[in-house]
Amino acid sequence: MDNILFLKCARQILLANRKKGYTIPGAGIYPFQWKWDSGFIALGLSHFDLRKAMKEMETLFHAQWSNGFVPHIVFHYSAENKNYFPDAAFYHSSLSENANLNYETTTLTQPPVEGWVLERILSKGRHLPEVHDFVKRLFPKVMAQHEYLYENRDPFHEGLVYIQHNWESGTDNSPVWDEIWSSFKVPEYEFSRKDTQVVKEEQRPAKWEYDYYLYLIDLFKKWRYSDVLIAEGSPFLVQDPLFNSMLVASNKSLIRLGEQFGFSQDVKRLERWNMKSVSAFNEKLFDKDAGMYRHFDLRSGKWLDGLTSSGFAPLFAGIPSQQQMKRMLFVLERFSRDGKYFFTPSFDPENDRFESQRYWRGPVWVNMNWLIIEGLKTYGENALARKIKEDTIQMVREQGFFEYFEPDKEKSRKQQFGYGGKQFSWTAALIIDLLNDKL
Ligand code: 2M8
Repeated sequence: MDNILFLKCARQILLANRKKGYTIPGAGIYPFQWKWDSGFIALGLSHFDLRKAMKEMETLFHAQWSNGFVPHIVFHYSAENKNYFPDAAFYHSSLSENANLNYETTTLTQPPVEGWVLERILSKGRHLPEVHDFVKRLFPKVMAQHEYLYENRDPFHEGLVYIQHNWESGTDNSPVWDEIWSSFKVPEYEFSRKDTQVVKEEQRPAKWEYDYYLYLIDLFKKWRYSDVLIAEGSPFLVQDPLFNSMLVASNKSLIRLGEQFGFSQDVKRLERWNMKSVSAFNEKLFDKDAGMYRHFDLRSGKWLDGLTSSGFAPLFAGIPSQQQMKRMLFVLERFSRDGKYFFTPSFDPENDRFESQRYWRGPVWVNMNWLIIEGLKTYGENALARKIKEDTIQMVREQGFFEYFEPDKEKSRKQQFGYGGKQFSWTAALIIDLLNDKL
């Protein structure tokens, strides 16, 4: 397939997954609007339809809560999309005094990508007054989200915010959580798995893991979703390198946008937050021996076990020094097993718990590759960025616009298909961006 046709397919996927004012991640498996998916999707849309890109973000922020919190799923229910669990009834968001009662949403959030997404949308429509108005309208909302995170998710005022649930990380069943799950017991839940009706069981999280995911939400319900009570009592409280990298990258974008659009008071606050975040990040989350950023468990007071592709995300936010970045390149190359694996497995392929087709326990994800490519470019590491870009494009071209992919090149050649959902929106959106990129 030549590039023109490939691009056309990617656009068609985004348009086919588009509903009224937002885009679903993938038909069948993810029938609503997801927070960070919308960010990547808006970026893809911005290459050919700026209005739709802006609308995607506006729709997401309509569901923002009174305290600035942005939920990770907005359940835009209709007659045909009841097939997702846990649903709005399970979350029961109105238990929170901050919930937005006009929308049915979850009570968890996802990586704060919106600041840098706004800046990229602006770069595509710098000459258009409606894009300027859009940025001016959205800026205070994104700012309110950052304020929510710094004021409610950083109990020790370190400059690093915590996630309170694995679903907030974006990397749902990463092996790094195993250690937390083994530290407490949960009841067995009875429910019907909807995801495994659409995707093979061996490509999704296990049932026992879902029990943990549901238990945490039940616990939060008892506390009426109070962040103070969650921080005091929940067994899951993690400073995640991917989530915090997206926050820092968005802080930086908001600082530039704020200067440009006259939000000077906000710029001062953002600069203060950001300085603290970057230095805490390097002091606390960088493992000098491994040459890599790690997840920090606030409950046990130590790093979680295992290296993940989330540990490369600080490159995107310009957090590592030149020297730290060089160390990380060794890890990145090691993850590819001398070119035998596609860049970049989501979990360390030399670790016993690596599973090449199970979701976030090993497969390659296009959004993570995209963040790494963009990060490497800002450090001038163009040759490696180009290699990862070529791998990403080749993988999707050969296997289709899947949700995630087999890292082992030889194995992938034999099976021809990717894993998880088909016609997946962020895969399409980011392929559009990569194909338009001059690298
Ligand atoms: C996956 O997560 C959802 C829960 O939020 C799920 O498994 O049902 C993750 O890959 C997450 O990062 C992504 O945003 C979501 C939709 O694509 O799917």
